[in-house]
Amino acid sequence: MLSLNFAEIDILTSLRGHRRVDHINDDMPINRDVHVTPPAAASSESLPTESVEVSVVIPCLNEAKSLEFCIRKARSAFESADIRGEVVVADNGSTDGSVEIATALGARVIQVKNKGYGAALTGGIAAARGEFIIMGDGDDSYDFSAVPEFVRKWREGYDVVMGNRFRGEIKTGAMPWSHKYIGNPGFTALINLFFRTGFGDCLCGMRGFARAAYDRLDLQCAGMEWAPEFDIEAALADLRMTEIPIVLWPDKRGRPPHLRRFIDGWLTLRFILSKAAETFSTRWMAAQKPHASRSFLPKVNSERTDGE
Ligand SMILES: Nc1nc2c(ncn2[C@@H]2O[C@H](COP(=O)(O)OP(=O)(O)OP(=O)(O)O)[C@@H](O)[C@H]2O)c(=O)[nH]1
Ligand SMILES: [Mg+2]
Repeated sequence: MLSLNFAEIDILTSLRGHRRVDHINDDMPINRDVHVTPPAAASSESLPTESVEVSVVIPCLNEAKSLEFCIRKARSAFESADIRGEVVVADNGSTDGSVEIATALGARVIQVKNKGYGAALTGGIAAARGEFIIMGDGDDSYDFSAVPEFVRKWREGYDVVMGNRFRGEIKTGAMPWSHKYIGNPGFTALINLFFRTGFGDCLCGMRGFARAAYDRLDLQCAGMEWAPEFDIEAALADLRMTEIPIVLWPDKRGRPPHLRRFIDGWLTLRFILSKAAETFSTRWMAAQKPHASRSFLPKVNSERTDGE
């Protein structure tokens, strides 16, 4: 189980102005209200905590080639749509300068010690201050210019706004054929078979959700299974959910993704099946209870036979 305990704050000097890194580790209690010094550069990150409306959370492990594009797109989306927003980079131990880039651009950098995609997201979301959170990869495959569309749906009253790459567009070279025709549609069908999420792209890495709704889900997965866990728990919690078409672009990393096709595929399959087994066996047991108690209780003989 992922234990997410927060927070120790370091204010370090960086190449330009202040470099602020929030550390999340195992041994400290969660404190989301901790106040940190804003970066020297005037930015939306200098908003007081109570006035942050939207947080963009970017899980990051060595994304120096692409992170700048992601942060800039998110920030200009905030400006163009007049959204009071912040960018939170949940760093998972990058050693390629991602942290310096994020800090120089005025993002809040959260150092998440627990490894894995889900762990990075959980840490970043815990530290995010917005009422609405939009997450997306740091490889520039998701376009944060779409932030206002997610926010619009949230303002219409939805708890979860899922991106759908299949209803939008998958640019040439953005997704391997095995993911496009087998992995993503297959996992989406499997999740919907058991849990009827209503999503057409269950493993999409760009999604928005209300903080209050997210807090009800109590997600535990530290790896790539975080995404299906989110879908399943959101469906079980009966959240108000919708999806919007989005575009997937080829990433800008120039190296293989962190995703391990077969291992992560297997872990995802195992997670969905075990979650289905757990959910349906619990329901079955609950449905059997009244009968069970009737059939297994010792028969009570109203006529006393012991002669007393
Ligand atoms: N897989 C993985 N991703 C991490 C981790 N820590 C942070 N990340 C970030 O999580 C995001 C998702 O990782 P990707 O490698 O893009 O995985 P993916 O999007 O499923 O795979 P592609 O579609 O092939 O890019 C990226 O921004 C990573 O930098 C980690 O430990 N594992
Ligand atoms: Mg990616």
